[in-house]
Parts: sequence; structure tokens; C-alpha cells
Amino acid sequence: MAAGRESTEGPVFVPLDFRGFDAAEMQQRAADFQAEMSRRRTVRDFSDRPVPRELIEACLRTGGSAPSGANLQPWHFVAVSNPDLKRQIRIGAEEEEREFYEQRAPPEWLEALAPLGTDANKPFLETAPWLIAVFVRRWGERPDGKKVKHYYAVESVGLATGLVIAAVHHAGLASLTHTPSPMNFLNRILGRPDSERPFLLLVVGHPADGAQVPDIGRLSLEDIATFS
Ligand code: IYR
Repeated sequence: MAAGRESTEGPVFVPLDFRGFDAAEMQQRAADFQAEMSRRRTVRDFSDRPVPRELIEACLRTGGSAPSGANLQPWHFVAVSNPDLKRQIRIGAEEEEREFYEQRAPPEWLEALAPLGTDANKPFLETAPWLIAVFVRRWGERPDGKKVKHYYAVESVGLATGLVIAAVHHAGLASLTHTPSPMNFLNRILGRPDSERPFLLLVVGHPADGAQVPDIGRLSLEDIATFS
């Protein structure tokens, strides 16, 4: 089943499984969630401490609950823990990153990145226990081989990835959204078809002891929202 169930009489509906709360509880829950999510930081300094596969599975199931265009769920996650594959991914990524930092990146881009202290070395791609390669399935295929168009595929995968990031944080793990560009080396290393385009690499694990993060801020609510 992809989009949803249909009967001869049309779409099939089921009762909504919804938990409501009283007003005070809603306000408290929203504040608690905001406080928890505001502690999420992009981490580049990972421990090699193992993370059980079941934890990653639960986070990916959360990602798979995201809304998507026509409910076609145009995502594929490859969760990599194999050290040899991680090494190959590191080699592929660092090759692109060297190109980026030494040739391709315009000065303004390097200037914008300066506060993050990043460079072409990506040791975390081997240190962290899990790399989740997120792919956009640009089209689907029916059992008869006919292609199925995916609507809002990139937007949908962005939403799913956001949920995975939140789930990983909620589980007590750190993550890094990593986007070496171009990322087609991921299709080659992970054996994914041309119908799938790499969206990002999510590095997941425990932070290293004493891990530090750049001292950068977030925009205020007034900066990011308007009520009218
Ligand atoms: N992909 C490079 C550069 C980079 C680009 C952006 I936009 C960032 O927010 C961070 C880094 C790298 O990972 O170093």
C-alpha cells in the first residue's frame, strides 16, 4: 500500500487516534518540548561508543511517519555501521570537501562558514557509530514496472529528515547534518539506483567526552515569525 486504501465506494476512512490536553497542559507540553529541542546542537565531535541498531530503527520509524506528497513517502534511509563502508564514505566525502574548500567555494561562502570552524577533514564519518544516508526517491515503480510520479519529493524528505533529527535528539543522541557536494558517491558506495538522489548524510552517535560546539545563536521569535 502506498498512498492509501480505496474500496469500490472510494477512499477508506478510520477514526483519528488523537490525544488532546487541557489548555494549561498544552502550554506546558509546548514549553517543555521547546526547551528540549533548543538543547539540540549539531555536533562534529563524536565518541565511538556503540549505539544499538534498535535505537536507530525507532528513530527511522519516526521519520517514516512524516507527511508526504500524496502520501507517497518518497524517502529511503540507508543506516550504515559497517566500518569499511564508513571508511569509503569518508574517503568520498573528503575528496569532495577538499575540492570545495580549496577550489569551488566562493569567498563569501567560506566567510559564512568561518564561525563553524569546519574544514575538509571529516574523521567523524568513521568515528560515529552510524551514518544515515538519506535519499530522495525521485519516482516510484509499480509492480508492473510503470513509473509513479512523486509530488513534493524533496520537501517531503526534508520533513522526514527533520523528524529523524528530533527523534535522535529525543533518544539522547547527537547528530550532524552533513552535505558534501556532490554526493553521488553515496549511490555508488551504497548501491542505490539512479532513481534515488542523495539528500544528506546524518551522522549519529554519542558526543565525545568534552565535546564542544560553536558559540552561535538562534534568531528570536520576533525575527523568525510574524503574527497578523
Ligand atoms: N559541506 C562542507 C561545508 C559546509 C557547508 C555548509 I552550508 C555548512 O552549514 C557547513 C559546512 C562541510 O561539511 O564542511
